[in-house]
Amino acid sequence: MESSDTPERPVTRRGFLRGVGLGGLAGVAGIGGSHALSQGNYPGGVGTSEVHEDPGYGGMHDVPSDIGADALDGITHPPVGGSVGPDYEFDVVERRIEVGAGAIVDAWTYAGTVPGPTIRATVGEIVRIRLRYLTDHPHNLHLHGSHAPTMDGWEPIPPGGEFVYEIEAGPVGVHPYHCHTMPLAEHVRRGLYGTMIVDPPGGRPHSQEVLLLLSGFTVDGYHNAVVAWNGVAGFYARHPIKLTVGEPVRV
Ligand SMILES: [Cu+2]
Repeated sequence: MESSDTPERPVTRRGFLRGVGLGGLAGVAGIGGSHALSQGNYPGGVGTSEVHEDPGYGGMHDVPSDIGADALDGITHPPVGGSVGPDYEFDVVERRIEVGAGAIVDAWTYAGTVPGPTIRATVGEIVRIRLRYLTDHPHNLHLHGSHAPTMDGWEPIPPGGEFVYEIEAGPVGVHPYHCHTMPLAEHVRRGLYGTMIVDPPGGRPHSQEVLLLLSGFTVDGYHNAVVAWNGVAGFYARHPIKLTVGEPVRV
């Protein structure tokens, strides 16, 4: 888990990713995995992403060769309910990521990864998410569920800005979150989305848990050139999810 070629995916907790950003290459390498080709700011508009190996309709991209078996652990297995605090800190960064072998995407990310870190809280808990926008474009954070209109993430936050979203978690369920800056289709398709899990009082019954979020990555702005579970095409074909036989699984 600690070696440089099998980096961890982010774990969402207080202070996590502090200091990761445009000046923090080491930090980015630590969160984004070795499939980060480079980092920095990239121009908007379609056509900046590349797919060098098009497997054709119905085809599959192989997993990038330099991604370790545990690279997606932080997304595949959500944080255990009750184990994370109410405060999150994400840097919003624009960076190139390899979403499949030969498929390079100029992504816009929460905390350097697509999907972004999983947020988890108990219903009624006050959750604060501090975002720092280390980007060339305005972005924001739109949480589903119920909360005050001022925390709804419709107001774009300018590059270099910072904002703390504070909500009371609810209702119980699994909710997407995403950037709501216009044009919405571009801000979402470039990778600004993730999952928030809201648990009932007292938590959920004990179970193994797996989170799967399906992404479509495009190079022409309309068609999905690469489809990937948890952001890396072909990953689970190479690295199947390990579960304990005889124990329940919540997906
Ligand atoms: Cu955005």
